Amino acid sequence: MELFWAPQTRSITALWMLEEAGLPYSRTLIDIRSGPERPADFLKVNPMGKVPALRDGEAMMGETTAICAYVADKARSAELAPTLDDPARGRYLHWLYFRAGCMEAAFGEKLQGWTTDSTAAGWGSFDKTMDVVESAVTPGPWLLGDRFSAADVAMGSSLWYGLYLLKVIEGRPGIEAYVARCTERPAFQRAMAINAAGA
Ligand SMILES: N[C@@H](CCC(=O)N[C@@H](CS)C(=O)NCC(=O)O)C(=O)O
Repeated sequence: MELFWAPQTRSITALWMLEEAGLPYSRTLIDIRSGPERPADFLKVNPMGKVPALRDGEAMMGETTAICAYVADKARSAELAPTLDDPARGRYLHWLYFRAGCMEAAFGEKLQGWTTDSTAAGWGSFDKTMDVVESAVTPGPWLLGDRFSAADVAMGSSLWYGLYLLKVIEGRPGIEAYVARCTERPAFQRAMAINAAGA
């Protein structure tokens, strides 16, 4: 697998996921900060020109949560995804999609001061999204109880940068405790070391 990435971006999620999976992969740095030009080879993998993106032979994807789901299914022995016939697969998919469908928009609302109609907005509101997430992570240790999964990589990394990079999450001790559990994982720490070296 080849990961196209850039430091201090959503690539942290993909790096963490690949480090949890333990499968071999290579990394290709994409310079997203010096201008709009992107290598043609990379644009074939993600026509949006955004990172992270992953190529595995003929398989190509450019959405962070798709990378999490793909890698978890590929690394079966790492047990990062409930199997298709496991009822836990429902909640697992729920939280994977929640990152893309609710967290991203909730952060946008908070950072950019959007005024929204909470019935029409898919994420309700920033506060509603955070209330729901805090309830989900507070029993712990993970979103699926005792079982760590790719959904924790997707949600945990999003909450990490909501707390410490974007600084939009405040006064949420349950979320802070969950993120602390995430950051204790050796794979998270390896991903952060790669991120720091790339920066
Ligand atoms: N929907 C994408 C968003 C990816 C994204 O916005 N990546 C940013 C970095 S965090 C990027 O590549 N920005 C550079 C650009 O837009 O040119 C995902 O969730 O993976």
